Amino acid sequence: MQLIGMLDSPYVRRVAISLQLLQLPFEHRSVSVFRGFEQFRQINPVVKAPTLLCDDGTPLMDSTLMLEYAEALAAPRSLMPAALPERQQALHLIGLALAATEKSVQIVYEHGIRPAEKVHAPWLERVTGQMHSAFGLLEAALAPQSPQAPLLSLASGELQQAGITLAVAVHFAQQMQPEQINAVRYPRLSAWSAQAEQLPAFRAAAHGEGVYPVQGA
Ligand SMILES: N[C@@H](CCC(=O)N[C@@H](CS)C(=O)NCC(=O)O)C(=O)O
Repeated sequence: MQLIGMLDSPYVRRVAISLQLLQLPFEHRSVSVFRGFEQFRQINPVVKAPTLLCDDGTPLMDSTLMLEYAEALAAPRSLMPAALPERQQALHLIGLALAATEKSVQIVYEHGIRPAEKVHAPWLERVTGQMHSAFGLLEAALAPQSPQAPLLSLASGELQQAGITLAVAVHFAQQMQPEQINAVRYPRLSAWSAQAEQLPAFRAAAHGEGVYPVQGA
């Protein structure tokens, strides 16, 4: 199995961390969807990161679909709760974390791709507000009395998909929008994310240009 895309993408990173925890071996190819567009197009004409090349050559797109495939491959090992009420809550948290990620990426694109004179302030304000709404709810989910807190445990053997996706979302947004997503506004998320970044699976797939397993991690 080959995971294509750079680890500065939160979507690539959530897959790289999940595959490790599901004990599914993979080769990582750090190809940029921007600088490496042509190279990426040879692998997947649609140029979406991540792309997961299955062992039979089938390319999968969309991190959530890849994780569905990975869960099926790894069964009975799983990063999702088996019981329906817990699974519902996990899906709720993952949805919030993915929405926060999407808004954070949209902010990056608005500044990084659109010419400065074409940046649309009302759109930027809208997506920034949506990102804060999602992270605000996730900050509350980490409160000690929150019924969702156990789904975000970082204890050995307890890390699940909700925790992986949220930790990757927080770290990405902190790197990209440090003035918005920081310990002053989000003390619990910040402390918890710093802890998650120390876990071996996160260090082996550190955010950035490195290739998994990231050397020196
Ligand atoms: N919903 C997708 C989002 C993936 C995504 O938007 N990836 C970005 C990189 S972070 C990308 O491929 N951008 C290039 C493009 O869309 O043309 C997922 O979960 O994999």
